[in-house]
Amino acid sequence: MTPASCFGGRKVALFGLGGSGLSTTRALLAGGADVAAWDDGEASRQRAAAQGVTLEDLTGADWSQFAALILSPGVPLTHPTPHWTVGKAKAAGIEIIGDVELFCRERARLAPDAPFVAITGANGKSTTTALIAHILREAGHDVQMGGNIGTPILDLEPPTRGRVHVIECSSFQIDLTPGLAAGVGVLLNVTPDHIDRHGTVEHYAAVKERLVAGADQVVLGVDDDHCRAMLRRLLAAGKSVTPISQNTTDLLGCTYYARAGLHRALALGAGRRLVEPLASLAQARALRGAHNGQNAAAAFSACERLGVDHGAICAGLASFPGLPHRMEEIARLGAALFVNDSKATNADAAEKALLSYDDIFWIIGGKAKDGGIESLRPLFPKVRKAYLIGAASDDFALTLQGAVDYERCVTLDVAIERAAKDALACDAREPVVLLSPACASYDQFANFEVRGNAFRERVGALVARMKQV
Ligand code: UMA
Repeated sequence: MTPASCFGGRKVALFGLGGSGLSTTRALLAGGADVAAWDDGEASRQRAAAQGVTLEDLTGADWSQFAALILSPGVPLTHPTPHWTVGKAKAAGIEIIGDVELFCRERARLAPDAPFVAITGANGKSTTTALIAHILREAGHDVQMGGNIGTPILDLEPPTRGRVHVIECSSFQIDLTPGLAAGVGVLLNVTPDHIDRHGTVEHYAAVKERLVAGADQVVLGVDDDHCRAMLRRLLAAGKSVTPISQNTTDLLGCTYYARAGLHRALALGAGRRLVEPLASLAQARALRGAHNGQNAAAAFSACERLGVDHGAICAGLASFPGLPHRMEEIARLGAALFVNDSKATNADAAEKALLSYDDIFWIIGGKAKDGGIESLRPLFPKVRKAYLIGAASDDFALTLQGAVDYERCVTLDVAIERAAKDALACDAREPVVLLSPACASYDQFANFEVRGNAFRERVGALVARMKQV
């Protein structure tokens, strides 16, 4: 744990008692603060009380006694309307901050030079965070990884000069971190997301930009208009920036993905350029697809900025096991490959998997999102057959009609059996049984993780059974 000492001897209001709120309460208490903790949810309050947290009803509290409001990231700060605690804190004239800000203050006090990589972006930030942490660990560094990816930041070991913190930051967390000053700031991309919480995509982009504007060194995706505008501003401000791209780019110094590997274009003088190959991703099975090419480019550039040599970075890219439920290759049976992409809860996410494989036996369905799978039509020729499950079956059948052979399977179990049978009987070099549902899971499963685990378990049983035959 990293004790948060900046409010030692003072009283703070803490709101939101989920995973990060409980962690922050522990860290503030360890740092000597008096914490008045509360949550709108009765169940969360009871869980906190059972863990020894002293509750104080903040609805009727005297807010002049508090030095700050420490807010959980999931609690609305500005949109759709500020949470009631935000109004009370503003009326009392106290700051509103989150756990990442407490970490930054602790780092500034304990070890301002401690290596600190902060990663954000609309897509790919968890994979990039895990990949950077993996490369650094494999290269022998003492690494702490957390933030939005799962482990609350204050549950990690404290910053020291020889320890690298690799932290995934959501826009919600950045909004609560006015003092965010990473050693290396990584922003992968900006596409419309969380507009309900930020009002407009411009505001969302402005929040994301704060992570790189406050960093000493920057790694920046340049494949969208928002980020390209940021590049101009960062360069004008004198920042040291490594641009990254999913595609070949004319930008000198850019780390980009092409022909299954990473490259960089360097100036040779007199208008001539040299394309330097940096790393092959041909053997990096967990980094298939151009979107992972961009994640790899970001990780390569961030680790390079931290002084890791190219050989160690390449070794880390090749040995990266990937993250669960994201194009996770879970089994092989004969020539068939089974891929768990349960995290793909919308068409945009499923597109990445369809782009990455051929000869696909595609398990789709669940609770559909607006727009369904119409946007994936150009990729339908890659699908040998679709297996429909859950509430979206009727809608998806209409979209697939005449374009892709499909079968209504209702449940995941049935879909796995039928897709595996067809994949094993086909003539493709590497048929892929792909769970990439393009839907939320809530109609049949508690969440995408439960759905992905069910897929893994059933596929494991099927493979074991088939091997006995
Ligand atoms: N609550 C209220 N009133 C409200 C809203 C929430 O009382 O109006 C309470 C809930 O009753 C609950 C608590 O707040 O008890 C939940 O807090 P939280 O939503 O901030 O969730 P945590 O469990 O603290 O998890 C947070 C991140 N959650 C969000 O940002 C929504 C986790 O990211 C993160 O892993 C964790 O901190 C550790 O750092 C999750 C996420 O969904 C994965 N992130 C979003 C994303 O990736 O898109 C941003």
